Amino acid sequence: MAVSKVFLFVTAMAIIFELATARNITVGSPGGSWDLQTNLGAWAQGQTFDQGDDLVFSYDPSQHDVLEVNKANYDSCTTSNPIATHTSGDDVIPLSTTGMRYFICGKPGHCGRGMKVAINTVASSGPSPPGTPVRQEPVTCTQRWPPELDWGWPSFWPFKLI
Ligand SMILES: [Cu+2]
Repeated sequence: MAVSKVFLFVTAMAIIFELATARNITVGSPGGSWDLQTNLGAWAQGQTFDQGDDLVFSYDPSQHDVLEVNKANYDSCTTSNPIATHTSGDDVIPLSTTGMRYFICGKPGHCGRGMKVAINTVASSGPSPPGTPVRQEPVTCTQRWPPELDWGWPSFWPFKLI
């Protein structure tokens, strides 16, 4: 009994740890964005993308979009036949697998003017450095069951006899 409780606790802590280390990484931030001004290549160089993180493209959808493409189309800024197209202006892309992924803006001329970013996702490297925003799931308490084990009047009884 005691052993299984310890096991449950360790498992729960491992799950909480995993949730706490998954990050939302907004492209270009801080100080930039998914736009024509930000040096996205330099931005990506300064980042580590861990498996399990979410990549967020936040932009004005009337100005830009996001196309995920293969390397050849990334290099040549070819917007036809993308792997995926995102147009919401607040696109969340889970980095669920390791390896390279390529994103360009599909608006005419934007990729050629530098609106492109290559993301190298690596296997999760453990805890985030201090100050890194973390995505935390709300913790819910489960009700104890059975709720009343002690002898005596149930709590819903309207009056006490003694
Ligand atoms: Cu654009």
